Amino acid sequence: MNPKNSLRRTLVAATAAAAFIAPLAAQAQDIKPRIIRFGYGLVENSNQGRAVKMFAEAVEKASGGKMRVRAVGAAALGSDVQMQQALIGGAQEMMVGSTATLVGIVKEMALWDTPFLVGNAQEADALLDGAIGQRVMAKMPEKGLVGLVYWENGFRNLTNSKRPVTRAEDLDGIKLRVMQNPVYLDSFKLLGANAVPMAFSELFGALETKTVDGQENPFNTILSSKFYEVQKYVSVTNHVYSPWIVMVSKKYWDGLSAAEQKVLMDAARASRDFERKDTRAEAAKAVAELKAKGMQVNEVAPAEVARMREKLTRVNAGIATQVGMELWNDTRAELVKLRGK
Ligand code: TK8
Repeated sequence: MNPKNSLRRTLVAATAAAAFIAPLAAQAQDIKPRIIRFGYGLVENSNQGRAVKMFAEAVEKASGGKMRVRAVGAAALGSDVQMQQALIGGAQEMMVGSTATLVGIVKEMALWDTPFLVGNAQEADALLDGAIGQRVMAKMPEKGLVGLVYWENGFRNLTNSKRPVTRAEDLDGIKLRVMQNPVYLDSFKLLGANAVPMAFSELFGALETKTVDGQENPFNTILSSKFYEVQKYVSVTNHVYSPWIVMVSKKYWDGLSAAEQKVLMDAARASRDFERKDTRAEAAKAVAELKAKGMQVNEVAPAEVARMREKLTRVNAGIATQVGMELWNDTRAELVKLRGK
């Protein structure tokens, strides 16, 4: 036989086989559920854990079981920063974490680090869900991440094991853990604390061993992470509104069909509404619970909050430069509009 002919015959056979196998492979993939590893930093019994669970159930239901969310809490898949890298590399599909820990990758996220930016939850929702929040999120895909929705972490308050903080001067000499974020670091240095950046996953241990004296987080987290076991004092400062952001690996997202992407987006929106309601209900009861757990809670007088706020305006210029003057000014204008309503 002519060797050329035989080669051709082999090729024809191979092509026919491939054409036959390809649809079968596609079918097999349809049947096998897509497993989505969804990591988060807090414990299962927290506002974050409850909302991830709700999201998982919504995805499973809407996809008829074809998409399954494997929720992994307590930073078992890594700290915020480690998980962000896993998403970018495609080793993990989804996560929720603080926008503040994302600033090293998406610099515009620093907008949400602005001290005292919003005055209440309604302003936060309007800003985050509106055009400004979307503009910030639109910066993520070029970095390998897709942002779906913002959840509420909440207004942050100070805790420590040394003394009641009723004014900035009381922070003098207090070793305070802050998130791995330059604005937070600068802010608490400006207020006079000895600020130390650290991953949340290491925080409880550091408080317990007195490697640090204090930290700042919303009431919900102070409760769910049992910081009351290792911290005596809470000062109600509400110094910044801190969002969480639910995100997907872009590598993973791009491999999904439009219908699958819609399942995730719809479930994310539902989880956002659920999470904010749940978080606010919990926060409203938190002070009483923290007191019952033995913490000493002190309000900070409005005049002292105003002094802190005044000192912290020094970080604003840096944030404006980092996020871009246009976004900064548009955010200010949007807030003026919201407040006029
Ligand atoms: C959880 C963190 C946490 C944040 C912090 O992974 O680090 O203090 O408030 O919610 O994202």
